[in-house]
Amino acid sequence: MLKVWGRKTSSNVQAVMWCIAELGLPCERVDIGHKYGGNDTAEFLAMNPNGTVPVIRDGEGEPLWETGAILRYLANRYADRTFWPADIAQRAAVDKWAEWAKINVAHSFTAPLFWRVVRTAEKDRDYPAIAAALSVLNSKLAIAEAQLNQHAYLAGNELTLADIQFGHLLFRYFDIELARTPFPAVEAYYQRLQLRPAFVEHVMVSYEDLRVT
Ligand SMILES: N[C@@H](CCC(=O)N[C@@H](CS)C(=O)NCC(=O)O)C(=O)O
Repeated sequence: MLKVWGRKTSSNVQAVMWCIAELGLPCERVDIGHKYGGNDTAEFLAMNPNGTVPVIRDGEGEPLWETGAILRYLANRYADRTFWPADIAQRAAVDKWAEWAKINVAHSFTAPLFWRVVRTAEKDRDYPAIAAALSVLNSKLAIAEAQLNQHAYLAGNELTLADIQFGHLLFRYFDIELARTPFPAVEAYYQRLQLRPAFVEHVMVSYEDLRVT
């Protein structure tokens, strides 16, 4: 049985939980981090010296942290061959987009935009910095738009691990107060993801607990 440590308001926990649910795996999740604390105890730091969530353990296996590594572990161990191809070159083609989403889109969205808008009181918001960060994010979303104009999912016509790394960011992206540029293919993709019960349950989670007013 999989055990996941991490609050459901963490975007990285959301990616892991969405992946677990798409793979149909049973799991137990424990609320850790932010208002729950528990990530600075000796016991938790022995599992993850970074003190961050998510952390997972598969049965009696070694604790794993870093969302990208966790997702690849789950895919290697449990996924079917459309979600995570067996062929090394085809797998790398999916992984390329997963890594791209983590390094480019998540890093251009979470701290530069989500934190500046939701985790910063309105009176303290740095609107020029938000506008500059949005322009960086838009350059990444334009790349996703071109991909999604070619096929239904980020790395092809089926849901893959790349969609977990990219798609889990979109609920917050489309929900927060932001002067969004229209990206019709990304929007249509986000609508498609919302047809997936696992996405709705694990990604479309209120972030009001995180809001600073
Ligand atoms: N690079 C790590 C980052 C993990 C991370 O920063 N997690 C955040 C939540 S998304 C965290 O633990 N924040 C502290 C807390 O929740 O108390 C990963 O991808 O898993």
